[in-house]
Amino acid sequence: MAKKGNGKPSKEKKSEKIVPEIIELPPPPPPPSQGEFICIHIGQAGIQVGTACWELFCLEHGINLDGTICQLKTNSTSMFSLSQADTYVPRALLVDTEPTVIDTIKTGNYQKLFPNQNMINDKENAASNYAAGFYGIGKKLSSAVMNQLSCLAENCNALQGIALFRSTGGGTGSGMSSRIINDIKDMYPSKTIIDFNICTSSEMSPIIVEPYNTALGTCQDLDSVKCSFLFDNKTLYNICGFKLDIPKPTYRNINNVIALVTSGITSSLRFEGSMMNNLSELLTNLIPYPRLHFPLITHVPISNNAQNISSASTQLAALSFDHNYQMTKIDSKLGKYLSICMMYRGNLTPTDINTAIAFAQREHTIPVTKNINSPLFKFGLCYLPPLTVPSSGIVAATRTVTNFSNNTAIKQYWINLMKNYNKLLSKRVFVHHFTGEGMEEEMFSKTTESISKLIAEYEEIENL
Ligand SMILES: Nc1nc2c(ncn2[C@@H]2O[C@H](COP(=O)(O)OP(=O)(O)OP(=O)(O)O)[C@@H](O)[C@H]2O)c(=O)[nH]1
Ligand SMILES: [Mg+2]
Repeated sequence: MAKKGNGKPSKEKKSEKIVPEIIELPPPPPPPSQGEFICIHIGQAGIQVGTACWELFCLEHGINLDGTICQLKTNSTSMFSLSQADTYVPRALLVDTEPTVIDTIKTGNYQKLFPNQNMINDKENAASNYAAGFYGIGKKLSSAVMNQLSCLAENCNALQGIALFRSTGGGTGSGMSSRIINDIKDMYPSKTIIDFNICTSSEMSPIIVEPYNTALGTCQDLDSVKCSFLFDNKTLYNICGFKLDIPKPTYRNINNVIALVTSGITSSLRFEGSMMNNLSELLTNLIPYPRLHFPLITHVPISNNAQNISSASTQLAALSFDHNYQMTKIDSKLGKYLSICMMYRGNLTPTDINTAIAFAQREHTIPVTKNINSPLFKFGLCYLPPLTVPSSGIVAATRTVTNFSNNTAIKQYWINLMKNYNKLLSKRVFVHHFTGEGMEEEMFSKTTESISKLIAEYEEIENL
């Protein structure tokens, strides 16, 4: 047994230097080759859809819901940052004018995933009023959002873009988002802004003035947003009913479907080693005319039964044009394809995909639209197969395709919206609520003009 000292410090001990222990830390992951994306989730729908997305992203990247690593799959730093405590933090802001939705996050399963400083709210909602979101309470809050956004942006090596998640039906999702998009355009003019938008569903809308909010917001953002992915709640309810056998779908159910599709769209952004891993590049091909930036989206397969799904690449290519899997129900055959983008996931090679697309075209399982003049086909490939959150009831297929195509038939969505908008406006329904928040009344007629021009632009291309 070693003899203990007599309590007095020895001469030798006095001169002994304290050598700091060197702990070898693992090297930080290299910056993502595809650059970083920051997400801003705005308003109730934006935040609730956002949490469903981040739950799935965490699962796919092997990250626990407290940000610790479970089994990290690849370099995941394009949409997550690595904290000093070695936890993964979503590059995301949760923003709302009122506190209840964010308070639920702060006390629920995600409380450790999103740092407090990335959750920003005020005390009162925008009362389903675009003008309150743009001029009133939303304007007041926007500087806090921009300050925190600049902190997240400084932490990026090569910020590629910013993705917004919101519903333009709500006052915060429409008005406050437009305010923030304006501010982003001023502060980061060269960055790509993409928009995941839960859009007004005329038959299901719980808010009378949703057509105002959606039209005013869209008109304001038209020249700033690069691409807007529209999700229609009514269509999503039907997908949950018919494909997942859920008789009375909740927001949670439909948000799981949105998360699955968003995962497909963003897979090339999030995973290294994919083909076409630059979403901005894909979007440049997808959107030849900047204002016509509302692709039709389908995702296949979506099923609750593993036996019902095929992994044959040809069948998936054909199925990805089936309107039963579309996120907004519009008849694509009535329009003209400008470009088609297919994001494949799973164990496939580029040759497999080229063969599948050529086969599907030859056999006419890809529908021919009127006036079709060889739309531009692009595909991306992420070798990692997709996953699904077990509680979603959606089977994790070994191969999936997310198809986002620029088709002029989407003009029908705007035609339907403007019908409802003009019906309200002709009776001046709640107009005073909007002007009362500081919006000029002529914004209503300017919006009619702007969306009519958008519809005419689609028609012009269709008739080329
Ligand atoms: N898919 C989906 N839609 C939602 C969800 N929550 C609300 N919505 C839809 O979003 C629209 C209303 O927007 P909200 O997000 O509630 O509004 P907000 O942005 O919070 O704005 P204000 O409450 O007016 O300040 C309605 O069409 C709702 O059906 C959700 O979790 N998922
Ligand atoms: Mg709200």
